[in-house]
Amino acid sequence: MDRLTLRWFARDLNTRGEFIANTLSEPLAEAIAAHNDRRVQTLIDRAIQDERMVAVGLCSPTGVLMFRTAAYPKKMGCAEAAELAVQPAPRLRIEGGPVHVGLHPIATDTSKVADIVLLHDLSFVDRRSQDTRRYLIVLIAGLGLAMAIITMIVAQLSWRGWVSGVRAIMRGEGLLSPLLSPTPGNSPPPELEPFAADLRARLRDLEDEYRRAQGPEAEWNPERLRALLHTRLRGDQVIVVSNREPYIHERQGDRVVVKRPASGLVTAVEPVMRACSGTWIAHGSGSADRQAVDRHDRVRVPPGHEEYTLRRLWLTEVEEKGYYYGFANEGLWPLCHVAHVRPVFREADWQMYREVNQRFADAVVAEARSEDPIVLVQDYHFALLPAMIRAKLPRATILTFWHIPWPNPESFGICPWRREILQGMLGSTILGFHTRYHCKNFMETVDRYLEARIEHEHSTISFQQDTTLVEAYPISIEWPEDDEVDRWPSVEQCREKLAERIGVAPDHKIAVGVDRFDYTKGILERLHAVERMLEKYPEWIGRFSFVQVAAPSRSSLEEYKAFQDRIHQVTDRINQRFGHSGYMPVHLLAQHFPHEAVNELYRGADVCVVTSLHDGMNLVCKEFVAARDDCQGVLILSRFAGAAREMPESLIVNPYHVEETADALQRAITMPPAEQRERMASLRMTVREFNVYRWAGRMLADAGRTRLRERIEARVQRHQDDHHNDAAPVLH
Ligand code: GDG
Repeated sequence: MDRLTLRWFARDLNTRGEFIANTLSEPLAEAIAAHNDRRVQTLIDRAIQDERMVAVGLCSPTGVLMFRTAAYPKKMGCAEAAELAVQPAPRLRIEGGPVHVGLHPIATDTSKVADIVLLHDLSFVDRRSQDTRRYLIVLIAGLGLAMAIITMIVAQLSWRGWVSGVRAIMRGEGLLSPLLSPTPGNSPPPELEPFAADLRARLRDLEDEYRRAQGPEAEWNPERLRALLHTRLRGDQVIVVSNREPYIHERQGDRVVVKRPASGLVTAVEPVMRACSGTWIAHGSGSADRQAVDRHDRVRVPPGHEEYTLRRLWLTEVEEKGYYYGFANEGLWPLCHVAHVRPVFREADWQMYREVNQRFADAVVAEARSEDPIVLVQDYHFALLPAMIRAKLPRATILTFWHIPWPNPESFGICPWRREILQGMLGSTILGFHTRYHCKNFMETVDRYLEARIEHEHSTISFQQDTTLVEAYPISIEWPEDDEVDRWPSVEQCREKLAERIGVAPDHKIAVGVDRFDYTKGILERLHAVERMLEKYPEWIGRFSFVQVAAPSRSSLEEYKAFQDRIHQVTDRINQRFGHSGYMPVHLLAQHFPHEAVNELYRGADVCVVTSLHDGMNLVCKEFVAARDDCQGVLILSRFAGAAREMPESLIVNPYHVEETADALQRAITMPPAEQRERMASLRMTVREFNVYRWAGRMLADAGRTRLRERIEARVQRHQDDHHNDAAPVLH
């Protein structure tokens, strides 16, 4: 029995004792006064008939035990009893068990006559305390059980929600839809909402990362393109015509070296040609080109692999000057780019352009092994070629791809031979541009200057006997194979090499630009942005450099010479303004670099800057993205490049707005790695899926459809003719 319970009951028993003492006071006082001992004994014996009373003793006022009942302990005198009774928990253990000791006076109205000692049984307290304890244990256990059951029910309900949510994700129904989607009557509990939102966002990230890692569902690659050529095009001959050749043999001392030109067109078309093993007809411009060809002016390329035939066509200086430099590059190039350089149109150049187009058309006819080859005509150098080929090979499938922008009708209208150019182009079966916007401009131009039927719904133009499909095919690059990537030097090595090349510490921030040295590429605007950036954020002076590779291009033209001189001057000015010994903010490398060196530059840089004033597509930005398998590096991209439509994760700028480009540069060099990764991973997914095989594949698939339709129409026509012949009356 614990002390607390004992005290609690002691108070109760004292009250009870007082009550008994009061009840017995009068008869006992009378019996003691009458010296009636028998009566006294009877009275105290009767008192123990109460079941809780164990024993009673009666003490004289002088403390002598006068009477006692049978169970009263012999050893306990009145003094001991008095001493025990005043304690807070007066307890005594006797033979029958524990008892409570109480001492109460027996008095008449005038004086005290004795003290009565009452020994109450305490074993019932033990019993009751044990009962209480048992009851409490049962109560607590019951409560615990009830709480556990309630908790389990609640947990079960929420767990079921989570489980069904996760199962929904696994079934691909979206994220936590049953539990968390805010459908009426099924919205998540408000306290779970933030948690659910976090979980949903995280799961979405994981889903995105998974999709990125998976790559496109049906990837376009050389095998798929080859398969398409053999099935849909039944292995028919493919002929490519371009001005620039894919491999140039150059004499260097007494050695012959093979070079790949800096050309977006070559970058894109070459892998397609390797996949379809056709014939590529191009101007042989290298100093050792004649040495390399056979007597039919053909050479198998790529050197050492020999996957397709390069047929070279020789142009005289006069022809090249008039057709290439003159009409194509001083006339059509500025006309289509609208980059504030005046187009120059000379009658003599136009004549030469027509003659050279005719020479290429003749070469196509000579190379054709059937009357219906597939001819891929490349770019603005050959606007007249499609109609010229069509005149000689009416059943050929002619796919013309215009690699540069097409301006609006007003801008194009300044060309004196606009009708001839449009008519020449409409000899094509399919006419491709990079963007829908360029297609729209072209159709509006035809509408303005020719009598043609335009069907906007099918995107076709019918002119005279022929119908041309005008379609957007955004060009791209070949996505590098894994084994090629494995051979690349690491990003760290590229970085060190680049830092070493320009003599800076490895933690120096470096932005690069890689272009043909052309006024449309926005190199001047880029330099102004670098200058403004250093002016506005001087903390970067000495810690940031810009490296511009400018591959020589069309340098014999006055416009280009003046432009290139200007770039050199501005570079010098910026270097004088912000440079100091051992530090140059701008490195202008006006030379042609090998392909591997360009790739190393992309991999070693922090930022790639593409600020074209107008560009059909631009492949440099796609090459940069393909080179960054570390998912780092920031792309700054002009909104006037066709690529801007496909690559919104880059920092899109208006290159004419120097302030905006300068801020983009600053933002790029301070961008946290996590953000770089997020943007770059997304860009890589796009470029990998929308690769050059897809570009060629879509165009060739459209060609396949057209050819099939033409064959069916021809058969139908034959049946009709046969029917007419059979039905016609025979005249004798
Ligand atoms: C036209 C359209 C369209 C540059 N310097 C070097 C070098 N390059 C390579 C680049 C890239 C190519 O040249 C340039 O391609 P772009 O697409 O940027 O530009 P354009 O030559 O103007 O091409 C253009 C393209 O056709 C395709 O349709 O995108 O809009 O103007 O591949 O890497 N390559 C090497 N050394 C250099 O110094 N090896």
